[in-house]
Amino acid sequence: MLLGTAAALVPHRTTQRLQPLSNNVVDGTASAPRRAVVYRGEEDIDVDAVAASLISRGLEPDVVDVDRLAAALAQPDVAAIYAGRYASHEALDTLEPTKPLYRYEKSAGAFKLDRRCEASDAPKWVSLEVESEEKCLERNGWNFLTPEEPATWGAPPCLDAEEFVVDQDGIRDAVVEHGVAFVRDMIPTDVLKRCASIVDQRWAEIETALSEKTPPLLLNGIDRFEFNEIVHRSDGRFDMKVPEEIRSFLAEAPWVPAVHALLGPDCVPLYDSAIVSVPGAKTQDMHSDNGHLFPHAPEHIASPHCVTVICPLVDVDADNGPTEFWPGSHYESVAKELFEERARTGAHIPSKSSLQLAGSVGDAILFDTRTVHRGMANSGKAKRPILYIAYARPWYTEGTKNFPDETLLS
Ligand SMILES: O=C(O)CCC(=O)C(=O)O
Repeated sequence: MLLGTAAALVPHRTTQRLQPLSNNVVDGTASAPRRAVVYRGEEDIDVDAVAASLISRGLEPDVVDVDRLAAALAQPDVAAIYAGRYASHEALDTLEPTKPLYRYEKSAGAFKLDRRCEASDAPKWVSLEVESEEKCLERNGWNFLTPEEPATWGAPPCLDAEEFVVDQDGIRDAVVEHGVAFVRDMIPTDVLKRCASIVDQRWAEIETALSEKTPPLLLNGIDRFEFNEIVHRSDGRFDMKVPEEIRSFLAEAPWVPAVHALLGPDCVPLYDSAIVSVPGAKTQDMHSDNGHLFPHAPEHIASPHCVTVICPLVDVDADNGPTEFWPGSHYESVAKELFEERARTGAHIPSKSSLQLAGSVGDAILFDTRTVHRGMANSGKAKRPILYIAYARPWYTEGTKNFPDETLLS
């Protein structure tokens, strides 16, 4: 709630200093605490939540009211300043852009870097609170939903995964018929162990680089960011480009003949990444990664233009989140029915039966990229990385840019 101007000058809380839990939460080293000034200003920001979030990032919050603002900003070790959106105290407005100044954007539920500081290396947005579901939906629209709404989520009518298991020779027909195929023990586990360790190593590098930002960003599913190496796609689900070492394995992967059978031998890699969901990641809304090239074609176009391979790097189960598919939804008419039902009823569990595929390390899922699917919540204790590799016919390009140019790692 915005407060009027007169009320704005009256501090809402008394000045307080919160002690950091530890100086080394973020990077494991004993570095000096970095002070972050938190000034509420006119916007009713939850300073306690902001302060707690800063502490978890290894910053020492200095929560001040108007009397102490100027003195707090004059401290030599101030790393960043957080204020309400409309905080217009002179000390803030005359601030030289040498330190990141964040203003709270109520509609976004996050702090936004002040325009004057844009040249700095600081992240443009940072969420310092656990967002309410309402805020999350308001800001992110369709892609951020929670599985905790029984009225709309319910228990999906699940198909038996075993009925969709095929061997390598059966992949093409299964994908053409159902839009999805599940192959057990397709990839040698020692190869996948190497891939998993490369992905883990890259994750750790990214974690370190994010923690060195001011303020530090966390891979906790709450912070939003987009870099060339990694994009936070939906609540707790990250799309991380695979490191080069994995590409050599991909070129010779055992699914390549099946992909050729589906897309032709001249097909090309479209994108390859690791999709990592962290504990607490929410169920995605159902979607298809790319739709029909010729919507309303009089007949179903049986041959796909893109095929995606999912290859779990850890054993996936109901806890850490399988990928759910709606078999047959590569047919435009079936997908249309699903989306229309959702629009009509608001239900995120369509009446059409779904298939939850929880592969173990070594298994592979191949699907026609038109098939409707979604990643399920990760209610486990560890992150869930899967390789997510898409191929396309040579003439196909995606209209969207999946990763921005701004890099995180040098
Ligand atoms: O995380 C998953 O299981 C699926 C991810 C997905 O469907 C996507 O990011 O488009």
